[in-house]
Amino acid sequence: MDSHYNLEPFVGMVIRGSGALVTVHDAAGGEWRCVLRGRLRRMVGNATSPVVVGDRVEVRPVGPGEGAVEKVLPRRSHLTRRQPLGSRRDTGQRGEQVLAANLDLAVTVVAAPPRPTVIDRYLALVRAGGCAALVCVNKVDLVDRDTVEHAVAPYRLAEVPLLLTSALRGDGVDDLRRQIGGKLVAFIGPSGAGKSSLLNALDPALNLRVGALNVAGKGAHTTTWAATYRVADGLVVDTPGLREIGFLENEGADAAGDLFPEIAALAGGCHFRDCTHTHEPRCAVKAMLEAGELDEEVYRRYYRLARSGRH
Ligand SMILES: Nc1nc2c(ncn2[C@@H]2O[C@H](COP(=O)(O)OP(=O)(O)OP(=O)(O)O)[C@@H](O)[C@H]2O)c(=O)[nH]1
Ligand SMILES: [Zn+2]
Repeated sequence: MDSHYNLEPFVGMVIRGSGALVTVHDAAGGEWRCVLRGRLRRMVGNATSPVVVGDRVEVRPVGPGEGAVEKVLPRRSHLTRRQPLGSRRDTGQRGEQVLAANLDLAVTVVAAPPRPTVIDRYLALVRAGGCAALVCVNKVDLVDRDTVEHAVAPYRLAEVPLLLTSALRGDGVDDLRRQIGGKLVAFIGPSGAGKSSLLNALDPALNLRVGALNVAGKGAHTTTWAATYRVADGLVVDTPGLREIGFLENEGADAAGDLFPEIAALAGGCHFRDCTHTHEPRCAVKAMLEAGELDEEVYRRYYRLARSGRH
């Protein structure tokens, strides 16, 4: 733990935290609680985080298990989102937010049969950040083999790394475990695709909550807490906003069209063309909701995603 105390600065990896206080892992496995120094500290609170989970940083020890981050090394890869819908409107400006750095692999989980537009959107995001990609088509237990193969044929042709999985039945889980071994990994993809279920299948001891819908706008997913946890032999990044990242890259009805066709079908009736169906007046979606014509649970899922990442 105090192996570097009184020593020269060392390079470690940020495994937890955000803002001005982070936890850094050193090469020997020790954990260091670190504050940011100087220019880095002054950047905290801007739209972009100067230091995120996965960053390799130079730490100067100041006490046993305590240090100061003096420098962030250049990022090899990253997952970045634009500012989410709501806050962009509030501030009237666009920003980018790096959610994780130096990922060795970004696993996109989609439910079978997958929609190509959804896969493409995530792949674009992953490649833009320079991350290696793996697509998991999950829930293959629910769809017949031919339908799945037909849907994934273009990706096989394009040699996109692909796994067919079932968190329920166990298909592909051993392959997935091998793929994430020794790597820093993020699981992304639409809500309900089975990310938590797959992680539980990889390591039942995780016991992540599955299929749990929070009350709109509240709950663990809206905090700024960021961390990593061991899954099998890999290290999985969990940062608020990361799971929903692809959704937030799109605007209003566009994103709803991909993930919530019920809502997209109603959006044409809203007064504002860029209505997000969260707070705007004369919203056709909310009118239908109040009239009992739109499933409340569908709206709740939509709302949570549309608002996640707001601070
Ligand atoms: N039949 C079947 N159901 C699955 C499978 N994987 C997950 N599910 C179910 O799909 C639902 C959503 O699973 P989650 O693991 O919570 O999905 P998620 O992607 O983590 O969702 P968010 O936390 O909202 O991002 C749950 O009811 C799971 O039981 C699968 O392989 N087969
Ligand atoms: Zn609306």
